[in-house]
Amino acid sequence: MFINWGLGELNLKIVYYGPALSGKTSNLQYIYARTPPHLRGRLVSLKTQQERTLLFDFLQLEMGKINNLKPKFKLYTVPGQAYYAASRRLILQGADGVVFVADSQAGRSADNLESWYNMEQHLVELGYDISSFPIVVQFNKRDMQHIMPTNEMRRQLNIAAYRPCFEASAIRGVGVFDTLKAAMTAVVAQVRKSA
Ligand SMILES: Nc1nc2c(ncn2[C@@H]2O[C@H](COP(=O)(O)OP(=O)(O)O)[C@@H](O)[C@H]2O)c(=O)[nH]1
Ligand SMILES: [Mg+2]
Repeated sequence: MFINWGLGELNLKIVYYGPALSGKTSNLQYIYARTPPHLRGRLVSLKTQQERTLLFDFLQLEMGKINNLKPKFKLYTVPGQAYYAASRRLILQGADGVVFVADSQAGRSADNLESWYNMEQHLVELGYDISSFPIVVQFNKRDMQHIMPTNEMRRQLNIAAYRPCFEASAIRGVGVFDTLKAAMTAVVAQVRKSA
């Protein structure tokens, strides 16, 4: 969180985290496409021709005032591929909350698990208290075949009962804004608590 008192801005950072190809970029693309231009900045994607995501995607959103401060949400995605661990950690730095985008396909469960534990490890190393850190979970790709039941995914990832979870189909836009709103609410609530 960063408050610019001069401009009356509250800067909040939400990171979309998850394994490669789970649909993190698709979430930001849908949010970008469905947000009025005066409330959003450009969708910046840093990638090469070969790589799916080299570094990150970035999108800034403005919201109505909270306590006379104008909140600006900075949304980032992390690259999911194993060799980008250092980038993921860097992007998580200063995060006020995370949306964990899990791939619902049965064949991806080991990737979800690995990504979840890597996320927890990074958060601990960065000094966060995981139990109070806002993490919203999205079970994406619900439109596909051979998907796992969400309660099984919850159990496998050992997701605490108090964590908000949403089913989604990011390419169709299903569940994308529900997930985002829950993340924004959780982040603002946490900032209020610590203020
Ligand atoms: N069927 C389906 N495909 C999806 C969904 N979300 C993402 N994809 C596809 O999965 C691939 C990876 O998505 P992307 O957003 O780039 O994943 P990222 O690596 O997590 O950023 C792309 O081909 C997307 O079109 C979804 O909900 N359903
Ligand atoms: Mg991506």
